[in-house]
Amino acid sequence: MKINLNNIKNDKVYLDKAIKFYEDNGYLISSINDNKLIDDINLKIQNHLNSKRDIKTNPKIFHYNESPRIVEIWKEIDSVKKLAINEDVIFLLKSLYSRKPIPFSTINFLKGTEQPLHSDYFHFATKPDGYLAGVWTALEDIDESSGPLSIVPGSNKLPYVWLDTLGLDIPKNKKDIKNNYTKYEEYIKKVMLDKKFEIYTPKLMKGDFLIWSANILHGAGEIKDKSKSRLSQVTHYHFEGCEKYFNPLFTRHDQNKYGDRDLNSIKIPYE
Ligand SMILES: O=C(O)CCC(=O)C(=O)O
Ligand SMILES: [Fe+2]
Repeated sequence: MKINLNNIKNDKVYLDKAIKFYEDNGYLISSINDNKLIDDINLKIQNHLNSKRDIKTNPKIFHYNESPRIVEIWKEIDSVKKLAINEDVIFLLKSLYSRKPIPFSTINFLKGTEQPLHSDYFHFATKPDGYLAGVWTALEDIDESSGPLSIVPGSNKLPYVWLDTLGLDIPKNKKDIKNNYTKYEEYIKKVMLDKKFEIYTPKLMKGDFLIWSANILHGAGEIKDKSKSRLSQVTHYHFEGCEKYFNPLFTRHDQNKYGDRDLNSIKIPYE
């Protein structure tokens, strides 16, 4: 379902339909109409890379190819931050969760990630459960051969997976984290074989964004044409009023141990 942001604001029946679709399928697609902002993000990221200043990236263990996953660049590039707090996106998220969104992490991609299917809820969780969303925005027309984003509609309803579920210990070092994560990925592969889910790869054009709900499985296919870029930004959101925001990679519920999560959130000035 691709939704029109103007209708959402003016038509309660349309909004309710969108909410129902999101609850059932775990995602929504819409579009921001701000090419100027997107062009600015692309330009500033390129300038930043050219400047050869250090860029903060995800740890190596979460890279599946050489292209950097640039994290938290909203702290340096205002347009990245502006996209994260885009008024329409915030309105939509607030409508979907009936709580105020807390944008807290940005990742900017130059190329496809080739990351296997996973749920972000294995990285970012809340108590009570489920107060997590990701917003993935295409910063150019996404080419089929660039390793586009894929999702698994309906997988948002699968049970949450924890270290407890997998019988894994809290990691003591990076190697343990990688081993645990590989076991998690294998578990998800099995889930995909057992259940009758389909992988959906939406065609996303510049300015289109896809909101994914906490537990939906998503990932990115192989980059078939290595020359192709896949400029995109994902922003993660928690929601206000949770008792805990924690890191499941370091959590064992049965031992009452919760991984710390410093939200370091992006302030929304008009809230
Ligand atoms: O953009 C992609 O290929 C997937 C990225 C992703 O899943 C994430 O950052 O959580
Ligand atoms: Fe993800």
